[in-house]
Amino acid sequence: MIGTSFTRLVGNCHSYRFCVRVIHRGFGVKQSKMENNASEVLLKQYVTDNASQHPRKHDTFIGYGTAGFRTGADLLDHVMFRVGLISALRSKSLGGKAIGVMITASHNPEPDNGVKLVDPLGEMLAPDWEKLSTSLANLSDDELPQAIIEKLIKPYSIDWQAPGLVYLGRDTRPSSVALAKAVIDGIACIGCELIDFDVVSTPIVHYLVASRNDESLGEPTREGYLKKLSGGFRRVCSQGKEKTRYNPTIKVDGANGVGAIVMKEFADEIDSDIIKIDIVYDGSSGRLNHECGADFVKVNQTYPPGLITPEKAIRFISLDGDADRVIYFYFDSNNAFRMLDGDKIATLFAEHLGGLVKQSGLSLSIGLVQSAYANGSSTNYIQDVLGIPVSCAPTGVKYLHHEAMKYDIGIYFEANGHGTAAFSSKSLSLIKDAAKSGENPATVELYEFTNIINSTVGDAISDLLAVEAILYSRDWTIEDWDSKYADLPNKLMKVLVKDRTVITTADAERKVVTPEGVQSKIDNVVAKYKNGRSFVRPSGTEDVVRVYAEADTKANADKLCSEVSAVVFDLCGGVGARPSV
Ligand code: NG1
Ligand code: ZN
Repeated sequence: MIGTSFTRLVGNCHSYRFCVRVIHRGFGVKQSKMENNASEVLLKQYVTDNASQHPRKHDTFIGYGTAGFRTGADLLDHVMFRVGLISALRSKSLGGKAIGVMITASHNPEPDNGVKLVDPLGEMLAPDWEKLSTSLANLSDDELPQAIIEKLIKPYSIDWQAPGLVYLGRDTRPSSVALAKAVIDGIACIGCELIDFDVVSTPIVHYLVASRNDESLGEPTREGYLKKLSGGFRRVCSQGKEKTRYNPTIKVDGANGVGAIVMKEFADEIDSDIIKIDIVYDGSSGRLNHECGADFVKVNQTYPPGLITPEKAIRFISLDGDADRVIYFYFDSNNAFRMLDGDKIATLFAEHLGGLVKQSGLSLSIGLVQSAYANGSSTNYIQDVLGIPVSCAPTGVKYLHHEAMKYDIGIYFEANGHGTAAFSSKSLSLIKDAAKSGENPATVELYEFTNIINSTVGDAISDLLAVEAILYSRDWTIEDWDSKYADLPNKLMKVLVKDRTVITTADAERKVVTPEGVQSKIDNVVAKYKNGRSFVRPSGTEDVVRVYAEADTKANADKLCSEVSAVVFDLCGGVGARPSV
């Protein structure tokens, strides 16, 4: 192997379960003294040598989708190595700004895994680099070294020996350990500083990257994150008169993943007089996301079967495998299961933050962004009752986040519980300045919500703390919150087809463009149902077509969904069993 590399342990903080490492490849020759050609030859040699440790052993195509690369863990080793290369070069292309790499398959089953890159402001990777990542991930080992030069180094004029910084995190999947090693090998091959946060939630990685690049957002450490959010929460919940309706007991379903670990850290930090946190599905037994967690609850519209004794008056909160989604549920006085999803959280945020903005007298625009999966009742409630503008963006939080940035305070949530409130830098500084005098309690509270809310990305634990702080501040029960509007009954189904890319959509995925004739058939079916609405789109994370339907009754929503699924099956090349109607 050409060159030398060394690993140095510069810190290890057991109380927060992470360690920090810096990896550099030691270069004998400085690029400034090297001809371009010699530099390219050297880089190609590094890539060739190191790629041989992580060869591409299969030719399955793997694309960078709405959640990065995601598939069976056993297919990902070479992809991870290449992501390591790309992340180091991405940082160098941006003057050494910190870039994040998170290894996770989120809510998917434990044998899956995935990886995504986080850009400097904590946002998703830029679209041109997503495309490049897909292209580099699918090249043969022989093509890779030259492609790194031709597709990255040259077009982006990257000085590959300049300083760079990558923040790395992984979820609790057993496969994540070896896959992290492959990413580190890729980073080390280029030569770049690395801070490895080991097991950590996805939103913490987004926070760390953003705050490292913009120090006004907070201290760029895991401890800084914990203190910022819990501090804001404690201050909101130590104000006002005594509460008579707010119940301080919550039960958190950690999906047997990293969310349970982070939640435990918050439980240790927050005064138990304010909130009593009981963590279940904490990973001590049971598989990740298996019959528990936010996706299980949302998709099946039921509680995890392991919760044998549903307790009344308690708020249950399910997180997903990497702690960026959250779903609330409870059992009402008739013992019936009631779910409060991302739409309900979005409306609660909008109502409360909108109220505080009004009371503070600050001139800030506030709006809400949803995807087509948002329940129609929530959209009506936000527009008609709260008087807050709503827009619809394609599925995937990067689209929602982008749209939300058009407001000073842009709230966005997917119905599956992934979302946040994005505060613009203008709103952050206005709110901070206005809160300084402490004269107006609404302004002070609004400022504390800018501490509780992880504005960079959907964050299950930040969202949970914000919901709890709102319920506390309003002295509401979960029924008070739930009673604001009633969800329209709905159903989500998957249809298997030969090639899901034949389906293309428009109007934020609400209308099918191709194959021709599908949309008019769907329109005809929908017209038969009261309050009927349905749309279909190819999934970005699974090899399926998703079909969503809502209608006046649960039976009708199910029936409409099956009928539309049959249309997709018949006209889009369905495989396997035809959906029964
Ligand atoms: P796809 O597989 O593209 O539907 C799913 C979710 C998205 C988003 C991504 C990323 C639904 C219907 N779709 O995308 O909202 O969360 O996963 O994890 O929930
Ligand atoms: Zn997730």
